[in-house]
Amino acid sequence: MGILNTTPDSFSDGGQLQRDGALDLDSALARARDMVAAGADILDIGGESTRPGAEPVSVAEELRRVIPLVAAIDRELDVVISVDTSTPEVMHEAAAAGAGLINDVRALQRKGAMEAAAATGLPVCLMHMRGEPKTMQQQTDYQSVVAEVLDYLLGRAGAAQQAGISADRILLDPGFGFAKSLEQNLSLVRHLPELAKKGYPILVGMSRKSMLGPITGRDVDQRLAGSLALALLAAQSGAKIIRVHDVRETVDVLRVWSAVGSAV
Ligand code: 9MG
Repeated sequence: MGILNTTPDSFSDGGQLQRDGALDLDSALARARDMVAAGADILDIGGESTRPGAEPVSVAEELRRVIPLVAAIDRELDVVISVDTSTPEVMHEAAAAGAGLINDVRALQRKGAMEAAAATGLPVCLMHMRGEPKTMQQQTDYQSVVAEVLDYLLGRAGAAQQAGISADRILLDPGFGFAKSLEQNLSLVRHLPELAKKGYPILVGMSRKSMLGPITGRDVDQRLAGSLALALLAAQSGAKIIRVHDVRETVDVLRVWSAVGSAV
């Protein structure tokens, strides 16, 4: 899954697809083409930054950033379009414009989101987070992060099924970097195989994230090797979708891993 942020303020690639304060559709489409050519099966389009400390965005602005790009990619490229949103109106409009997956870091907890997602008939990715991006890093007091994340995700999967989203349309994500310390993130990496055995496909996003900073001593634009190491670990642990900035390099790593695996 390649990351396509239309935001001015995302932590790694914010502002890269903006011109004069608005989405530059040509640049965004060019980036989408590159990612698909590099081997991405899914593109994740987001119009609201979820980095720690990020400010919320209005519904109108999120729609303006996301929907024209979803429609343009749907017209031109053969790829699954994921929409990274918690906003019911965006879910609805994105589905109509051609989206094939809803990726919600708030696990459909925003008012009206569960109903809106169910009405689209699309698969949903439910991610673990506490609170809101602006303040989430003040909420890292877990008794057992692995047990609590598991509990939360299975609870949200149950709620989604109650709302009419069938189990085969639910993916789970432990939410690396969302209300978690470095040690808690690492613990979740170690326990990914447990989560992967709960019967739902697992999506993970660790690309360039701050957990790699203290481990490698690298700034955000120098974390490719660390991100690839985590992508491989996640795949070996059973993750089915890896959300990344660097599609070409990640696809190479996964192809090598897959070739070795199938030779055994
Ligand atoms: C939008 N977004 C940012 N980080 C993410 C992650 O780790 N997982 C998912 N599903 N979405 C994310």
